[in-house]
Amino acid sequence: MLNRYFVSLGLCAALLFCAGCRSASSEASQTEVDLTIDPSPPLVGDADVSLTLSDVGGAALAGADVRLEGNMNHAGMKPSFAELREIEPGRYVGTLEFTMGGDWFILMTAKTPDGKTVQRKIDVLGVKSP
Ligand SMILES: [Cu+2]
Repeated sequence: MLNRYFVSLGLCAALLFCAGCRSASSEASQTEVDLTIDPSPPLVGDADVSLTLSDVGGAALAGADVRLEGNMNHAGMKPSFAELREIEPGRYVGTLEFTMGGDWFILMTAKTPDGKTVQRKIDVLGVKSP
């Protein structure tokens, strides 16, 4: 249940994704990342994002510094940023603005208390104009 927006990647996006993959440590790749976006399907404007981090055994990954960068799948857009706050162990929430309808992807960076960096690219396709 990673999320319903995770679908196959376009060529450009795939290249970016692979670059991200290689930089991630093996420990980081074992982190489970679950992102939900409200409203769903997402609309142009501010969206509530909720992200949970856990290890493969399901234990919450608490105390991380989690940031999101939203970008569109075409050039010339300003990215959207969000710093998430932890509301319970391993659960991080915040607001991310989708400034235009269309296909987006979110780059998540989480710095854990033990100094690891976890990165994920999460596709958010079909953001709708109101
Ligand atoms: Cu755009």
